[in-house]
Amino acid sequence: MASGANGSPAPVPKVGVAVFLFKEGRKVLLGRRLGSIGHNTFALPGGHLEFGESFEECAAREVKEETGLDIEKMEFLTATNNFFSEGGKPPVHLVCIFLRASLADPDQVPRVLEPEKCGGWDWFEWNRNSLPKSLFGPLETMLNAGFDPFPAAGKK
Ligand code: IPR
Ligand code: MG
Repeated sequence: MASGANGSPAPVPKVGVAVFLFKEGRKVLLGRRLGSIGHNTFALPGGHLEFGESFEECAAREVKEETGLDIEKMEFLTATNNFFSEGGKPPVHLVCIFLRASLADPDQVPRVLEPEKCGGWDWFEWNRNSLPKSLFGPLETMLNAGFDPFPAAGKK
């Protein structure tokens, strides 16, 4: 294994899976991040891929752990390559995989199950004027690229 400073293991990129969930047409579920990279920014539910996990397994597990929601019909959307260098924190290189999914039961309500990591979930219209400030870096990158996460008209 390559060594970094002081003989400690060299830092390596991590993989995160983030999940678009939709409501009432063009609203997406976002939560305010607490205590990690992107503190106080708004992000999709999601988290780090565990060893041996598929993207879909990670999406279902992270969404359930963070919100209590059960999801289905996961679909790959895109990926972004992100480097975070925030003062006082070790740098983080995160490859973020974006999926979209449906709620298994559309009447489910998201709950804050990891209050140390999330300041609350809410649904926001997916347009620049309605989205909260600021967005988590990978999501901002995706929005700026003009990526449309919604299914094509007519597709459920
Ligand atoms: P965990 O695994 O704690 O949920 O990590 P995270 O929320 O910091 O994951 C970052 C990457 C996600 C949001 C794509
Ligand atoms: Mg998370």
